[in-house]
Amino acid sequence: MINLTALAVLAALLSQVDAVPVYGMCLPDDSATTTAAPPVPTVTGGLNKLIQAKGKKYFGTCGDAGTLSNPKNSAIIQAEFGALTPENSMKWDRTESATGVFTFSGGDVVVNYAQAYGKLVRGYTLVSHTNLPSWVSSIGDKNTLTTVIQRHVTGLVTHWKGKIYVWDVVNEMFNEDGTIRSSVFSAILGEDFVSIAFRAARAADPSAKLYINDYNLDSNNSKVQGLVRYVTKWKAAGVPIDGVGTQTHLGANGAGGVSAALTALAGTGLDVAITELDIAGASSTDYSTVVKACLGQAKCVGITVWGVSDNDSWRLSSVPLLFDKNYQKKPAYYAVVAALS
Ligand code: 9MR
Repeated sequence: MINLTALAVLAALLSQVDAVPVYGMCLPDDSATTTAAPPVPTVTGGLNKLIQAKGKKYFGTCGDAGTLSNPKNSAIIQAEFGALTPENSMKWDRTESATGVFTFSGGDVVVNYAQAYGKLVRGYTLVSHTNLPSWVSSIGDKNTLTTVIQRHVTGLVTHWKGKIYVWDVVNEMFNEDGTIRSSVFSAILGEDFVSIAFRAARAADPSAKLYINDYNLDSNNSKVQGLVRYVTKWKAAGVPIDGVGTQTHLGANGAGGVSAALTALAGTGLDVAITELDIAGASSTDYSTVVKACLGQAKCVGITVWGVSDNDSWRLSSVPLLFDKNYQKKPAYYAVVAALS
């Protein structure tokens, strides 16, 4: 008869230790005479474990089939990060390039990888003015566009139902002055496209958290104020928004306003996440400032860096990430560790 309680306790204990050396369980006979200490289990988990020890949910990064299949990159993701955002593979032009024809293979790679290695997934992104096929941008009537948004959102969210922690439902919908950006969505549906997208996402996977995401929300500026005003209004109207993502693509010395921005965004009462962090030059001070800003804001649930190595960054010439082009830890990595310790 198997003692289930003992098994559960053993499983719980093992779950505290990420890497129990296998050789420790199968010692050669003559080892019994040595007095050497048993091998110390290496507790790994890297940045993710450190940020979780501070009460946050994850420290994540982005990836897709190409970067995830790079062994050096993958080893770092397994050791350091707890969440993955598909960098491009779930965007509209990749998932529904022709009307009603869905392609999930690129996103499946990310979701399957995350499941294999125990990472959360930030689904990204359902409705955005970029990476939009022309068959969507040329739609001219409300009914068609409503149905198209609903079908796209429902298609993706249903396909990955139960496997996505957060969906960035609407991405980059604001102008710098806090007004709503001109796009096919706003031109045809006004601000109603937001509610249409969020309600469809909620209906398709009620357990996924739903975020609105934008860039240049790095100081308490007009864009932040506009977003906060709109989101507060939509929330009061019952639109199912759970959180605000701030991309946080920063220039050198650009981290000073992040704390104030997080505070302003948290003023919505929603969760807040740093979703695409990279910083030109990757100075230790800048990274430390951003990490401390999240730690100092109770509503900040986690940080995602937009890539692992400078080699794979969309702005590689700015060397903005925590690992250099040879996948080695940079001073900024150690600054993040220090800020989290
Ligand atoms: O990192 C992404 C890059 O590989 C793509 O070529 C680019 C265009 O699709 O998008 C990049 O990611 C962007 C994200 O989707 C939105 N915020 C800014 C990111 C960097 O451009």
